[in-house]
Amino acid sequence: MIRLFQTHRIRRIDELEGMWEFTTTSEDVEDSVFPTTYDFSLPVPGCWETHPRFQTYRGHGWYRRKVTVSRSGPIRFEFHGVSHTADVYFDGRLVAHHYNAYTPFSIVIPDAPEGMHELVIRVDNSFSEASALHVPNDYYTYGGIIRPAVFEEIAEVFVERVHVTPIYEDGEWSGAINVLVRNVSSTKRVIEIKGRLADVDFVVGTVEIEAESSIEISRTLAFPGVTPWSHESPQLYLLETRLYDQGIAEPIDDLIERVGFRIIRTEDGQIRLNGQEIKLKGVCRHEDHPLVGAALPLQLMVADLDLIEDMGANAIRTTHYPYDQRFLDLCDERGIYVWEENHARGLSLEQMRHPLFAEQCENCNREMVENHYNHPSIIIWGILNECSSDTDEGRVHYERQLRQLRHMDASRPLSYASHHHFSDICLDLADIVAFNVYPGWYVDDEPGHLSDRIKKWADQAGGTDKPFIMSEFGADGYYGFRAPPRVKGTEERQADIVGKALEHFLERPYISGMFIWQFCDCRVTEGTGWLLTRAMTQNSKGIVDAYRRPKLTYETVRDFYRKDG
Ligand code: ADA
Repeated sequence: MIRLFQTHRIRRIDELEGMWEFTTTSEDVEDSVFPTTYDFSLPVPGCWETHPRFQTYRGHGWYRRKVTVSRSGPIRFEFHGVSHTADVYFDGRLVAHHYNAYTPFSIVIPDAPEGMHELVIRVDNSFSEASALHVPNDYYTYGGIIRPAVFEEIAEVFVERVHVTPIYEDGEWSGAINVLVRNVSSTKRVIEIKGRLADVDFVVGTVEIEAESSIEISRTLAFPGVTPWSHESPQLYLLETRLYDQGIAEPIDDLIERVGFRIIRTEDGQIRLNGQEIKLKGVCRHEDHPLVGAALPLQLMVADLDLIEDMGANAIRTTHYPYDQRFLDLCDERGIYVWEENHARGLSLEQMRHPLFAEQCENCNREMVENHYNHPSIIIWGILNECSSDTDEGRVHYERQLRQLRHMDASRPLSYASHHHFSDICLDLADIVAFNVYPGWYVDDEPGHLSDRIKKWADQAGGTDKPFIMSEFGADGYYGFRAPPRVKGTEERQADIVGKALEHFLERPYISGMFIWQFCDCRVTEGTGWLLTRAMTQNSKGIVDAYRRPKLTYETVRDFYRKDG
C-alpha cells in the first residue's frame, strides 16, 4: 500500500510489494558487471538487515524481479524510498540513479514493449565519498528498498503532480489548484484537465503541450461550505483530476490527491492555525524498529501513533528526514501536526563543505516539498538539524535552502533546530526559532532558566516576535534499569528530567511548542567517538523502548501533556 486512499481509477498500477531476488557484490566489482546468481529472496518493502546474513551488512545489494507490460507504450515506476542510493536497470539498461533513502523518485520509460521485463536495482548503503548526508550518525542508515514501490502503465500524456494551496479570504475558502502535465510522446498534443473537489466539478484548463515536455496548468476556485482541517476536526477531501486527450470522450489518465483546508501562519510570536493560536505538544521520532529496521509496515505506524496520542501529544517532528507518506496520511487523518524536515543531522562545517552537500540537500528539499505538499498535517518545513548555523559559511547554506523552500511553498512557516544557544547567526532567516536543549542531561541548568536565557538572547539575535520552540530535550533511560538513587540512565532519572522540562516549558506562554527527544529508542551507527559508541548501539532516550514498551517517562509525559488542555 503506497497511500491510505486510492490514487488512480483510470491509470493501471501494480504495487511492487512482495518477494524480490537478492544478492550482494563486493564494491570492487565494476559497475557494469551484473551478478549472475541471486541466492536470496527478500521482502519489498524491507531492509536487508532483517535477514540473518545481512544484519550489519553495508555495501551493494542487488534486487531483481520481473514486471509484465500488458501493452506496448509508456510505463512509469515510482519508488518511495531506496536506502540510500539506487541505480535502476530496466532490461539491463540504466534508467535512473537516485541518492537519499527518504525521498521518492520516479522513472518514465516512454516505449516499453508488451511482455515480460527485468527490473534490477542496485542499492548501496555505504558511506562513500559520494554521500554528504548519509554519514555515520546517531541513527542507522539501513539498506534496501525500504518504502513501497509501484509500476504504472501510463498514457502518453499524463498527470505528473497536483498541488492545492488553500486560501481563506473574506470568510470564504478557495483553493489554488496547480496541475503538472507531462507529454512523453513525440507529437504536440492538446489536452484538457477536469477535476472534482468538495462536491465542486470544474475545468482546470485546456492547453497545448509540446512533444516530450511538461506544462503547468493552474486555476483558483471557490469551495464554499468546506469544513476546515484542524487537530480537533481533521476534515479531508479527495481531489480527483482527469486528463482528456483532444477528440476523445473518455479520460485517458487521472490522479487522485487528498487535501485539507487550513491556513498556517506565524504572527506576534504565535503559531496560528486558521487564525487560532496552537501549542505543539510533540515528540521527535525515528522510523526505526528492531524487527523491521526503517521499513515500518502500516500496523506499526498506527501503533506508534496510538501511543503518541495516548500520551496526549498533538505533534511529531520527523527527525531527521522526510517520512513515509503513509505515516503522513495517518497524521492528516488524525489531525496530528507535523514538522517535517530534510535529511541532515549534526553536520559540522567540515561536513557541509562536502562538494555534494548543497546539491544533495536541495534535491532532498525539492523532493520533500513536491511530494508532500498536499498534506494538511505538515505545518512546518525544517532544514539542517544542528548544523553550522553559527558560522558565516554555514549561514550561506541556511539562507539558500530556506529561500529554495520559500520559493516552492510560501504557505508554510520554515524553521531549523539549532544547538548554538548563544551563538547562532541564522535566526533572522527562519519564521520560527527552535532550539535543542538538554537540561539535566548534557547541561546542569534548570530548564526554565535555560529557556528564559535563550529566549532573551534569541530576541536580540534576530528571533524577536517569532514563535519559539523547544525542538529537542530528553535523557537516556535504559528500559528495565531502575535503581533507588535515580542515577543517570535509570528510568526514574529519565522521567525526572523529562518531567521537570515539561513542567517549566508548558507554563511559559512564549513557548509555542516542544518536541521530546525521542519517541522510541533507535539503533545508531557503530563507530568510534562518544556518539557512535552509545551503550547497546542505540540512542536510549526513547519514551518507549525500541520494541515500544513504555518506560516510566511514558506516564510522566502522559500526565503533563494531558493535563495541559
Ligand atoms: C541531538 C540530535 C539528535 C540526538 C540527540 C542526542 O540533539 O539532534 O539526533 O542525537 O542530540 O540524543 O544526543
